[in-house]
Amino acid sequence: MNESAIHSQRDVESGATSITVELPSNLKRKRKNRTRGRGRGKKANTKQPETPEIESKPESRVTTAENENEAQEHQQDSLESLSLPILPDFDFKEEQLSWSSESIPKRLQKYWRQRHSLFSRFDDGIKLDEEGWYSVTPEKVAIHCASRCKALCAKPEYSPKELVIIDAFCGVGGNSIQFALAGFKVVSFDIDPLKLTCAKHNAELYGALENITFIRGDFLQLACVTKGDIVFLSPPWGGPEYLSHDIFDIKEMMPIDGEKLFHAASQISKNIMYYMPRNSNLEQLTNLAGLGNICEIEEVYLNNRAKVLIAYFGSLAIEE
Ligand code: MGP
Ligand code: SAH
Repeated sequence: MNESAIHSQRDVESGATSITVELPSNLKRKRKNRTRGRGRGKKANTKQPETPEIESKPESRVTTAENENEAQEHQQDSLESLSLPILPDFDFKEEQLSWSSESIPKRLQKYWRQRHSLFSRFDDGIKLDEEGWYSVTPEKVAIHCASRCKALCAKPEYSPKELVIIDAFCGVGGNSIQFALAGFKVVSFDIDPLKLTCAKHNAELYGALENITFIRGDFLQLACVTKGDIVFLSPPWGGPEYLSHDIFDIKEMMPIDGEKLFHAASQISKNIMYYMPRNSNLEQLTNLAGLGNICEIEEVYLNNRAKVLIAYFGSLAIEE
């Protein structure tokens, strides 16, 4: 069990934040007091950020300024040697990816109503498939994720290096687009060619294509040949039914074992951002940090409603 965790709340509309430092046992207690299941958590009173009194060791960098070029070449070589399709080559059917108020099925109408919150440029012709509708990271949350990475760049040990973000499950591109617009180089994986087709199209709409390399493949298999400075993990949670569980077991309830996934990502970097259900088992999440390391768990609110949990590891865990 790790020694401590930072628990924070962030409203991505107003920017309001509250931060507390807690032991895992307190996190467990807090869990019991939170709105559960399908209930809609209301934002707690927020206060000004406090500097948590935590001793932290700066993480050693994955790639140093000296070996950066070598590392990037190595990544290219490693991925190319696998003969992976770097760009999607899937011949999709237009009607699967473009929607209107007439064509949207009843089960997706809740997401349709949120379309401009998912993508502010939705009306310019955003494409997404059914899984994309319920999985995409809302734009303001994606902007927030990118800003946390920016905070990392400001740390002396990472500046002025051009950081590479690995978006391990890019879906229709919600996060990749905002990482790229924030100026990062992004390597975006997805196993589904349809998602990559959408992501590439959407990135083009946002003028973000230039900074993104799309790779079709299974991230779990490719992690060992991938290089980067930050890994963003937003895996499939098994559909919108994730809220039917009181506590979401990150090891047992996702299509991909959440602990195994974290360890695969750790091969690339200690700087991991884990985008998880708001009913996730907090103890499981904090324990991923390992003995003596800090993890920050942030409850993210949008329009006064709890949306997701984001767990930060490595140097991402302490925002300055
Ligand atoms: P939600 O609970 O399905 O929607 O997803 P919402 O609007 O909060 O519904 P409400 O009725 O509970 O208010 C909340 C957020 O979780 C979405 O905006 C997605 O970003 C994210 N999300 C949902 N699912 C099912 C997944 C998933 O499988 N994978 C990932 N990476 N994100 C998901
Ligand atoms: N953050 C994304 C949503 C990710 S949803 C966005 O904003 O759009 C999860 C994605 O993981 C889905 O697109 C799914 O196709 C992909 N996926 C599932 N298993 C995978 C694997 N083993 N490797 C890479 N991608 C995978």
